[in-house]
Amino acid sequence: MGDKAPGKRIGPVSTTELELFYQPQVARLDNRVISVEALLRRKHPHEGWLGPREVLDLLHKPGELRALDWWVLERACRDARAWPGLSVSVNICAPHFAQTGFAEEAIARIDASGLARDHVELELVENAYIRDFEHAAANIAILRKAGIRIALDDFGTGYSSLTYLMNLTMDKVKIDKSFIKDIHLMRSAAIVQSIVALSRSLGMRVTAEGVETQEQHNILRASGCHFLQGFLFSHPVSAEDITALIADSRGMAIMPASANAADQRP
Ligand code: G
Ligand code: MN
Repeated sequence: MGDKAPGKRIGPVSTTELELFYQPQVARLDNRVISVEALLRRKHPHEGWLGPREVLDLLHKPGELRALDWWVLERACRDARAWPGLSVSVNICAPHFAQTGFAEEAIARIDASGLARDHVELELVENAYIRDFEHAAANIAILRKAGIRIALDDFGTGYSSLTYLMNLTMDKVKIDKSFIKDIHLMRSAAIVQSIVALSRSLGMRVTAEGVETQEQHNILRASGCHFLQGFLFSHPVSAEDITALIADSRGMAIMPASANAADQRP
């Protein structure tokens, strides 16, 4: 919702070129929107919208990735003040969780945004390995005590997902879309069911990511997943569109979109 404050530079990227889109997560049983995930996009002068991967690939110097995570967290929290019933999920690079002072700084930035702490979920993205689980566990404990929830993102594809579950106490697991894509096959269905059972036995909630088709939705409706996310329900959309969606549905529910939704950015 962008306040269009003067941009700052993060490495070669100006924050004026960055935008956040938001993708709803819905409750499995009634499609009620319960939260939105902030997803980074860069408006490239020639190439149109670029995704987070392309932006992250431009950042090499120490501190640049962290500056980007803070920019996204602050923007997402400020945008989310307009959506009182919803939580906002923000992706954070895994190694940042292991840095000294990470929890305190995240809490300070969330508080400064004016959004309630219990409306924020930080998604731990395994795009690099955490070596220091002791520090990560300490930061996560501080964040959870402050009322901020932690999710393990893209579960099953990372460096060593089970090591994360072994060492870190978190609130939610997000099952990677690669397993949902083939959930009509016995092998993927077995893996998804096992992840759901494992997560639940550790007292965690579960989101299935990348739900694109009605067939996947039907299978997942019979699963123990708590939440669903994917193009079937909504593509990532602008902050203004989330506000409109809430107004239209009075925050109650969104209907699955066409079963053939394809990946169109944003
Ligand atoms: O890693 P993470 O789970 O945060 O990835 C989110 C990315 O997945 C976003 O870039 C988003 O556009 C994309 N995405 C969201 N829903 C779907 C979907 O249903 N299918 C596919 N293929 N991609 C999706
Ligand atoms: Mn994510």
